[in-house]
Amino acid sequence: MAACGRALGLGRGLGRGLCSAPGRRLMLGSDPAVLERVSRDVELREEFVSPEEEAALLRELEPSLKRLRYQREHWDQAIHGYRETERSRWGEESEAILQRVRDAAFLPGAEQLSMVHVLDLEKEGFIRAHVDSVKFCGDTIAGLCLLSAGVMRLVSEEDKINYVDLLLQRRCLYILRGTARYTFSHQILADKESFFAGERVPRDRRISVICRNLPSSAG
Ligand SMILES: O=C(O)CCC(=O)C(=O)O
Repeated sequence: MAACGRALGLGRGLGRGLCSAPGRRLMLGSDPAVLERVSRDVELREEFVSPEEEAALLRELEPSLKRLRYQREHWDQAIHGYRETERSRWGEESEAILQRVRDAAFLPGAEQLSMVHVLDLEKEGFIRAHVDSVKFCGDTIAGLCLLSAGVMRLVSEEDKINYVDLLLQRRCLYILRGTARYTFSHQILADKESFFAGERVPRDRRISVICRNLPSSAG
């Protein structure tokens, strides 16, 4: 498990709300008020990396990932079917991509975790609802989605009937801040539950590359 830590929660919901992305529906909520509240703190950028940039990141990551075994279910783990690593040194091409992620997600001068978290979920893998540890991570989580689309569900910690679904397209960047990061848990749905607005979103092996900032009290 990465340094961000995870606190398990449960998430369930059935209703559907409004769209928040102009032209295209990328976020849906259990009701319009929840969607409005959460969408202020969520950014989704489709095609944030090009197919060539995705290939460059994968070329750099695959050799070290291949040395690791996928971890399977364990009673207290939030993630099933995954392997993960953290990396602080990147090749020139990847570093330039990650700098664009950081520039998109963080204010200039914001203190960031030097380690970038890389999470490789196998096709059958999924991430249960959890809130990243407030001890290790600050108010912003920025993740690049490589190799597969998926659905991220944010569930209110106060009332688990309230939720927002995010359609994470392959090569998108998502950014969770404030409310979306602290008062909603996040999860990546398993392939068999991977639907968005009633449409199937097939899940394949998926690699996320995640940058986080430090809690404001750190250092
Ligand atoms: O794979 C993702 O995009 C989310 C990862 C995640 O939930 C975590 O590392 O806490």
